[in-house]
Amino acid sequence: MDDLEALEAEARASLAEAGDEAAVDAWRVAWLGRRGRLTTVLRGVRDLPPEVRPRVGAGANRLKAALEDAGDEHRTRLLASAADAESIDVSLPGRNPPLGSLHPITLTRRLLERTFRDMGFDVVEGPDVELEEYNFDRLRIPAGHPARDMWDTIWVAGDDDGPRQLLRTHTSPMQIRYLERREPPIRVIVPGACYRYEATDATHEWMLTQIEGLVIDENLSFAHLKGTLEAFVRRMFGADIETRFRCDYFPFVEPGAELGVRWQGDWLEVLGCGMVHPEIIEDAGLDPERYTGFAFGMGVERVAMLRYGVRDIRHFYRNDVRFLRQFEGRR
Ligand code: FA5
Repeated sequence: MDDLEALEAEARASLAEAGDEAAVDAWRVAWLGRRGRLTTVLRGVRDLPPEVRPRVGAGANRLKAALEDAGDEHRTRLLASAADAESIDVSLPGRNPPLGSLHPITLTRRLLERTFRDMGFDVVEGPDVELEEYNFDRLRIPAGHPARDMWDTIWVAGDDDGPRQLLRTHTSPMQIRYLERREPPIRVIVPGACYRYEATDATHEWMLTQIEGLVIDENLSFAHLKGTLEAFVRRMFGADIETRFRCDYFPFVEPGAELGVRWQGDWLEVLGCGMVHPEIIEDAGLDPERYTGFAFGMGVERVAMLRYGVRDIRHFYRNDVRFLRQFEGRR
Protein backbone atom coordinates (compact mmCIF):
# COMPACT_ATOMS: atom_id res chain seq x y z
CA MET A 1 0.00 0.00 0.00
CA ASP A 2 2.96 2.30 0.66
CA ASP A 3 4.19 1.56 -2.84
CA LEU A 4 0.80 2.57 -4.24
CA GLU A 5 0.95 5.91 -2.45
CA ALA A 6 4.46 6.59 -3.78
CA LEU A 7 3.30 5.60 -7.25
CA GLU A 8 0.35 7.99 -7.07
CA ALA A 9 2.57 10.91 -6.00
CA GLU A 10 4.95 10.19 -8.86
CA ALA A 11 2.14 9.89 -11.42
CA ARG A 12 0.53 13.17 -10.34
CA ALA A 13 3.85 15.01 -10.41
CA SER A 14 4.54 13.81 -13.93
CA LEU A 15 1.01 14.78 -15.08
CA ALA A 16 1.49 18.30 -13.72
CA GLU A 17 4.38 18.72 -16.13
CA ALA A 18 2.31 17.83 -19.22
CA GLY A 19 1.97 21.20 -21.00
CA ASP A 20 -0.29 20.24 -23.91
CA GLU A 21 -2.74 17.59 -25.10
CA ALA A 22 -0.05 15.43 -26.72
CA ALA A 23 1.89 15.34 -23.44
CA VAL A 24 -1.27 14.25 -21.56
CA ASP A 25 -1.73 11.42 -24.09
CA ALA A 26 1.88 10.30 -23.62
CA TRP A 27 1.42 10.39 -19.84
CA ARG A 28 -1.71 8.24 -20.11
CA VAL A 29 0.14 5.63 -22.18
CA ALA A 30 3.07 5.62 -19.74
CA TRP A 31 0.85 5.07 -16.66
CA LEU A 32 -2.45 3.58 -17.73
CA GLY A 33 -1.65 1.99 -21.12
CA ARG A 34 -1.35 -1.75 -21.70
CA ARG A 35 2.26 -1.75 -20.55
CA GLY A 36 1.84 1.28 -18.29
CA ARG A 37 3.35 1.39 -14.79
CA LEU A 38 0.03 1.11 -12.95
CA THR A 39 -1.28 -1.60 -15.29
CA THR A 40 1.82 -3.66 -14.48
CA VAL A 41 1.14 -3.24 -10.75
CA LEU A 42 -2.47 -4.34 -11.21
CA ARG A 43 -1.33 -7.40 -13.09
CA GLY A 44 1.07 -8.27 -10.23
CA VAL A 45 -1.78 -8.28 -7.65
CA ARG A 46 -2.62 -11.91 -8.43
CA ASP A 47 0.90 -12.94 -7.25
CA LEU A 48 0.38 -11.43 -3.79
CA PRO A 49 -0.49 -13.59 -0.75
CA PRO A 50 -4.27 -14.16 -0.66
CA GLU A 51 -4.77 -12.27 2.65
CA VAL A 52 -3.56 -8.92 1.25
CA ARG A 53 -4.69 -9.43 -2.34
CA PRO A 54 -8.23 -7.88 -2.02
CA ARG A 55 -7.05 -4.76 -0.17
CA VAL A 56 -4.17 -4.04 -2.53
CA GLY A 57 -6.32 -4.93 -5.56
CA ALA A 58 -9.08 -2.51 -4.48
CA GLY A 59 -6.50 0.20 -3.71
CA ALA A 60 -4.85 -0.21 -7.11
CA ASN A 61 -8.22 -0.06 -8.91
CA ARG A 62 -9.16 3.10 -7.00
CA LEU A 63 -5.82 4.61 -7.96
CA LYS A 64 -6.39 3.73 -11.61
CA ALA A 65 -9.78 5.48 -11.61
CA ALA A 66 -8.33 8.49 -9.77
CA LEU A 67 -5.50 8.86 -12.29
CA GLU A 68 -7.89 8.57 -15.23
CA ASP A 69 -9.99 11.40 -13.77
CA ALA A 70 -6.86 13.47 -13.08
CA GLY A 71 -5.74 13.02 -16.72
CA ASP A 72 -9.16 14.15 -18.03
CA GLU A 73 -9.27 17.17 -15.73
CA HIS A 74 -5.77 18.20 -16.71
CA ARG A 75 -6.65 17.99 -20.41
CA THR A 76 -9.81 20.11 -19.92
CA ARG A 77 -7.81 22.74 -17.99
CA LEU A 78 -5.22 22.93 -20.77
CA LEU A 79 -7.87 23.40 -23.49
CA ALA A 80 -9.73 26.06 -21.49
CA SER A 81 -6.62 28.12 -20.85
CA ALA A 82 -5.64 27.94 -24.56
CA ALA A 83 -9.12 29.24 -25.50
CA ASP A 84 -8.83 32.01 -22.90
CA ALA A 85 -5.49 33.05 -24.29
CA GLU A 86 -7.09 33.40 -27.74
CA SER A 87 -10.18 35.32 -26.73
CA ILE A 88 -8.77 37.85 -24.32
CA ASP A 89 -5.90 39.32 -26.36
CA VAL A 90 -7.51 42.76 -26.65
CA SER A 91 -4.35 44.24 -28.14
CA LEU A 92 -4.88 42.48 -31.51
CA PRO A 93 -5.97 44.81 -34.36
CA GLY A 94 -9.64 44.67 -35.44
CA ARG A 95 -10.63 42.96 -38.64
CA ASN A 96 -12.86 44.74 -41.17
CA PRO A 97 -16.20 43.06 -41.83
CA PRO A 98 -16.75 42.19 -45.51
CA LEU A 99 -18.71 45.31 -46.49
CA GLY A 100 -18.20 45.17 -50.26
CA SER A 101 -17.11 48.22 -52.21
CA LEU A 102 -18.33 50.64 -54.86
CA HIS A 103 -18.22 49.51 -58.49
CA PRO A 104 -15.62 51.34 -60.62
CA ILE A 105 -18.39 52.72 -62.85
CA THR A 106 -20.23 54.09 -59.80
CA LEU A 107 -16.97 55.64 -58.58
CA THR A 108 -16.33 57.25 -61.97
CA ARG A 109 -19.92 58.40 -62.40
CA ARG A 110 -19.87 60.07 -58.97
CA LEU A 111 -16.57 61.79 -59.74
CA LEU A 112 -17.92 63.05 -63.07
CA GLU A 113 -21.06 64.34 -61.38
CA ARG A 114 -19.01 66.16 -58.74
CA THR A 115 -16.78 67.70 -61.39
CA PHE A 116 -19.74 69.01 -63.39
CA ARG A 117 -21.54 70.18 -60.24
CA ASP A 118 -18.45 72.22 -59.36
CA MET A 119 -18.74 73.78 -62.83
CA GLY A 120 -22.32 74.86 -62.11
CA PHE A 121 -24.33 72.01 -63.68
CA ASP A 122 -27.54 70.52 -62.24
CA VAL A 123 -27.92 66.72 -62.23
CA VAL A 124 -31.16 64.97 -63.31
CA GLU A 125 -32.06 61.46 -64.41
CA GLY A 126 -34.42 60.10 -67.04
CA PRO A 127 -36.19 56.83 -67.92
CA ASP A 128 -34.24 53.80 -69.23
CA VAL A 129 -37.33 52.63 -71.15
CA GLU A 130 -37.98 55.43 -73.61
CA LEU A 131 -40.47 56.29 -76.36
CA GLU A 132 -39.27 55.99 -79.93
CA GLU A 133 -40.41 59.60 -80.36
CA TYR A 134 -37.92 60.96 -77.81
CA ASN A 135 -35.04 58.61 -78.55
CA PHE A 136 -35.24 59.29 -82.31
CA ASP A 137 -37.97 61.39 -83.99
CA ARG A 138 -37.74 64.54 -81.92
CA LEU A 139 -33.97 64.37 -82.17
CA ARG A 140 -34.43 64.72 -85.94
CA ILE A 141 -34.01 60.99 -86.63
CA PRO A 142 -37.35 59.95 -88.21
CA ALA A 143 -38.11 56.30 -89.14
CA GLY A 144 -36.20 55.43 -92.29
CA HIS A 145 -33.53 58.06 -91.66
CA PRO A 146 -30.11 56.49 -92.28
CA ALA A 147 -28.84 57.87 -88.95
CA ARG A 148 -30.99 55.27 -87.15
CA ASP A 149 -28.30 52.80 -88.14
CA MET A 150 -25.93 54.61 -85.77
CA TRP A 151 -27.81 53.13 -82.83
CA ASP A 152 -28.71 49.45 -83.02
CA THR A 153 -31.84 49.31 -80.95
CA ILE A 154 -33.35 46.94 -78.39
CA TRP A 155 -37.14 47.33 -78.74
CA VAL A 156 -39.39 46.43 -75.83
CA ALA A 157 -42.90 46.93 -77.28
CA GLY A 158 -44.25 46.63 -80.87
CA ASP A 159 -46.45 48.94 -83.00
CA ASP A 160 -49.78 47.23 -82.18
CA ASP A 161 -49.88 48.08 -78.49
CA GLY A 162 -49.48 51.84 -78.70
CA PRO A 163 -46.41 54.00 -79.20
CA ARG A 164 -43.20 52.07 -79.76
CA GLN A 165 -40.86 51.79 -76.78
CA LEU A 166 -37.21 50.87 -76.56
CA LEU A 167 -34.29 50.73 -74.16
CA ARG A 168 -32.79 54.16 -74.75
CA THR A 169 -29.73 53.96 -76.99
CA HIS A 170 -28.33 57.21 -75.60
CA THR A 171 -29.17 59.84 -72.97
CA SER A 172 -29.95 62.50 -75.62
CA PRO A 173 -33.76 62.06 -75.35
CA MET A 174 -33.43 63.87 -72.02
CA GLN A 175 -32.43 67.00 -73.97
CA ILE A 176 -35.99 67.12 -75.33
CA ARG A 177 -37.63 66.17 -72.02
CA TYR A 178 -35.68 68.80 -70.11
CA LEU A 179 -36.39 71.52 -72.70
CA GLU A 180 -40.12 70.74 -72.36
CA ARG A 181 -40.05 71.67 -68.68
CA ARG A 182 -37.36 74.28 -68.18
CA GLU A 183 -36.58 77.76 -69.39
CA PRO A 184 -33.05 78.96 -70.21
CA PRO A 185 -30.51 79.46 -68.84
CA ILE A 186 -30.06 75.70 -68.74
CA ARG A 187 -26.97 73.91 -67.54
CA VAL A 188 -27.63 70.25 -66.75
CA ILE A 189 -26.10 66.80 -66.93
CA VAL A 190 -28.02 63.52 -67.17
CA PRO A 191 -26.20 60.34 -66.12
CA GLY A 192 -27.70 56.94 -66.88
CA ALA A 193 -27.59 53.51 -68.52
CA CYS A 194 -28.00 53.07 -72.29
CA TYR A 195 -28.44 49.88 -74.30
CA ARG A 196 -27.42 48.90 -77.81
CA TYR A 197 -28.01 45.78 -79.83
CA GLU A 198 -24.34 45.64 -80.62
CA ALA A 199 -21.44 43.16 -80.85
CA THR A 200 -19.00 43.69 -77.98
CA ASP A 201 -15.25 44.20 -78.18
CA ALA A 202 -12.52 45.75 -76.03
CA THR A 203 -14.08 49.24 -76.25
CA HIS A 204 -17.78 48.44 -76.87
CA GLU A 205 -20.35 47.00 -74.48
CA TRP A 206 -24.04 46.40 -75.19
CA MET A 207 -24.92 48.19 -71.95
CA LEU A 208 -23.08 51.42 -71.28
CA THR A 209 -23.35 54.46 -69.07
CA GLN A 210 -23.57 57.93 -70.57
CA ILE A 211 -23.56 61.41 -69.17
CA GLU A 212 -25.50 63.82 -71.30
CA GLY A 213 -24.77 67.52 -71.01
CA LEU A 214 -27.04 70.35 -72.16
CA VAL A 215 -26.31 74.07 -71.96
CA ILE A 216 -28.73 76.65 -73.41
CA ASP A 217 -28.41 80.40 -73.02
CA GLU A 218 -28.06 83.62 -75.00
CA ASN A 219 -24.89 84.14 -77.02
CA LEU A 220 -23.30 80.71 -76.66
CA SER A 221 -20.87 79.62 -79.37
CA PHE A 222 -18.72 76.62 -80.23
CA ALA A 223 -15.94 78.31 -78.24
CA HIS A 224 -18.01 77.80 -75.08
CA LEU A 225 -18.46 74.13 -75.91
CA LYS A 226 -14.74 73.66 -76.51
CA GLY A 227 -13.70 75.65 -73.45
CA THR A 228 -16.13 73.80 -71.16
CA LEU A 229 -15.12 70.34 -72.33
CA GLU A 230 -11.40 71.10 -72.24
CA ALA A 231 -11.71 72.50 -68.72
CA PHE A 232 -13.60 69.39 -67.72
CA VAL A 233 -11.00 67.01 -69.22
CA ARG A 234 -8.15 68.84 -67.51
CA ARG A 235 -9.95 68.61 -64.17
CA MET A 236 -10.49 64.88 -64.64
CA PHE A 237 -7.13 63.83 -66.06
CA GLY A 238 -4.69 66.64 -65.29
CA ALA A 239 -3.25 69.47 -67.36
CA ASP A 240 -1.00 67.21 -69.48
CA ILE A 241 -3.79 65.21 -71.08
CA GLU A 242 -3.71 65.21 -74.89
CA THR A 243 -7.08 65.81 -76.56
CA ARG A 244 -8.41 66.27 -80.06
CA PHE A 245 -11.71 67.49 -81.54
CA ARG A 246 -12.78 66.03 -84.86
CA CYS A 247 -15.81 66.68 -87.01
CA ASP A 248 -18.61 64.18 -86.45
CA TYR A 249 -22.24 63.91 -87.43
CA PHE A 250 -25.27 63.71 -85.14
CA PRO A 251 -28.66 64.81 -86.55
CA PHE A 252 -29.52 66.83 -83.42
CA VAL A 253 -26.45 69.09 -83.50
CA GLU A 254 -24.91 71.40 -86.08
CA PRO A 255 -21.94 71.40 -86.26
CA GLY A 256 -21.11 68.10 -84.56
CA ALA A 257 -17.79 66.85 -83.19
CA GLU A 258 -16.19 64.06 -81.20
CA LEU A 259 -13.63 64.47 -78.46
CA GLY A 260 -10.82 61.93 -78.32
CA VAL A 261 -8.22 61.43 -75.60
CA ARG A 262 -4.73 59.94 -76.01
CA TRP A 263 -4.81 56.36 -74.67
CA GLN A 264 -2.23 53.59 -74.95
CA GLY A 265 -0.55 55.36 -77.86
CA ASP A 266 -3.88 55.68 -79.66
CA TRP A 267 -6.99 57.88 -79.54
CA LEU A 268 -10.04 56.83 -77.52
CA GLU A 269 -13.36 58.48 -78.38
CA VAL A 270 -14.80 59.75 -75.12
CA LEU A 271 -17.75 61.86 -76.18
CA GLY A 272 -19.86 63.18 -79.02
CA CYS A 273 -20.89 66.83 -78.95
CA GLY A 274 -22.07 69.82 -80.94
CA MET A 275 -24.18 72.97 -81.08
CA VAL A 276 -27.85 72.15 -80.43
CA HIS A 277 -29.69 72.19 -83.78
CA PRO A 278 -31.80 75.38 -84.23
CA GLU A 279 -34.85 73.25 -85.10
CA ILE A 280 -34.68 71.59 -81.68
CA ILE A 281 -34.52 74.98 -79.99
CA GLU A 282 -37.49 76.15 -82.07
CA ASP A 283 -39.49 72.96 -81.32
CA ALA A 284 -39.00 73.75 -77.62
CA GLY A 285 -40.77 77.09 -78.19
CA LEU A 286 -37.63 79.20 -77.99
CA ASP A 287 -36.33 81.74 -80.49
CA PRO A 288 -33.23 80.20 -82.14
CA GLU A 289 -32.03 83.71 -83.05
CA ARG A 290 -31.82 84.52 -79.39
CA TYR A 291 -30.99 81.18 -77.76
CA THR A 292 -28.17 78.89 -78.70
CA GLY A 293 -26.45 76.11 -76.82
CA PHE A 294 -24.38 73.00 -76.90
CA ALA A 295 -24.77 69.37 -75.91
CA PHE A 296 -22.51 66.40 -75.35
CA GLY A 297 -22.81 62.70 -74.58
CA MET A 298 -19.95 61.03 -72.78
CA GLY A 299 -19.15 57.33 -72.26
CA VAL A 300 -18.54 56.73 -68.53
CA GLU A 301 -16.93 53.31 -69.11
CA ARG A 302 -14.45 54.96 -71.48
CA VAL A 303 -13.55 57.55 -68.84
CA ALA A 304 -13.15 54.75 -66.25
CA MET A 305 -10.83 52.88 -68.65
CA LEU A 306 -8.63 55.96 -68.93
CA ARG A 307 -8.67 56.63 -65.21
CA TYR A 308 -7.88 53.13 -64.00
CA GLY A 309 -5.88 51.85 -66.99
CA VAL A 310 -8.46 49.14 -67.81
CA ARG A 311 -7.66 47.68 -71.23
CA ASP A 312 -10.92 45.86 -71.91
CA ILE A 313 -14.36 47.38 -71.26
CA ARG A 314 -15.87 43.91 -70.77
CA HIS A 315 -14.15 43.58 -67.38
CA PHE A 316 -16.63 46.03 -65.87
CA TYR A 317 -19.72 43.81 -66.07
CA ARG A 318 -18.16 40.34 -65.76
CA ASN A 319 -18.56 40.49 -61.97
CA ASP A 320 -15.19 38.84 -61.40
CA VAL A 321 -14.40 39.66 -57.76
CA ARG A 322 -10.65 39.59 -58.49
CA PHE A 323 -11.24 42.61 -60.76
CA LEU A 324 -13.74 44.35 -58.48
CA ARG A 325 -11.58 43.97 -55.33
CA GLN A 326 -8.95 46.22 -56.87
CA PHE A 327 -11.30 49.16 -56.27
CA GLU A 328 -11.87 48.41 -52.57
CA GLY A 329 -11.47 51.42 -50.33
CA ARG A 330 -11.78 53.98 -53.14
CA ARG A 331 -14.34 56.74 -52.95
C1 FA5 B 1 -24.26 59.44 -78.88
O1 FA5 B 1 -24.76 58.53 -78.23
C2 FA5 B 1 -24.81 60.83 -78.89
N1 FA5 B 1 -26.08 60.82 -78.19
C3 FA5 B 1 -23.80 61.74 -78.21
C4 FA5 B 1 -24.11 63.20 -78.39
C5 FA5 B 1 -24.82 63.87 -77.40
C6 FA5 B 1 -23.72 63.88 -79.50
C7 FA5 B 1 -25.11 65.21 -77.55
C8 FA5 B 1 -23.99 65.23 -79.66
C9 FA5 B 1 -24.69 65.89 -78.67
P1 FA5 B 1 -22.24 57.99 -79.61
O2 FA5 B 1 -22.98 56.83 -80.11
O3 FA5 B 1 -20.97 58.33 -80.33
O4 FA5 B 1 -23.08 59.28 -79.57
O5 FA5 B 1 -21.86 57.70 -78.09
C10 FA5 B 1 -21.31 58.69 -77.26
C11 FA5 B 1 -20.19 58.14 -76.40
O6 FA5 B 1 -20.65 56.99 -75.69
C12 FA5 B 1 -18.99 57.63 -77.21
O7 FA5 B 1 -18.09 58.66 -77.46
C13 FA5 B 1 -18.40 56.59 -76.31
O8 FA5 B 1 -17.60 57.21 -75.32
C14 FA5 B 1 -19.62 56.02 -75.62
N2 FA5 B 1 -20.07 54.79 -76.29
C15 FA5 B 1 -20.80 54.67 -77.40
N3 FA5 B 1 -21.05 53.40 -77.72
C16 FA5 B 1 -20.46 52.68 -76.75
C17 FA5 B 1 -20.36 51.27 -76.47
N4 FA5 B 1 -20.94 50.35 -77.24
N5 FA5 B 1 -19.66 50.88 -75.39
C18 FA5 B 1 -19.10 51.81 -74.58
N6 FA5 B 1 -19.15 53.12 -74.78
C19 FA5 B 1 -19.82 53.55 -75.85
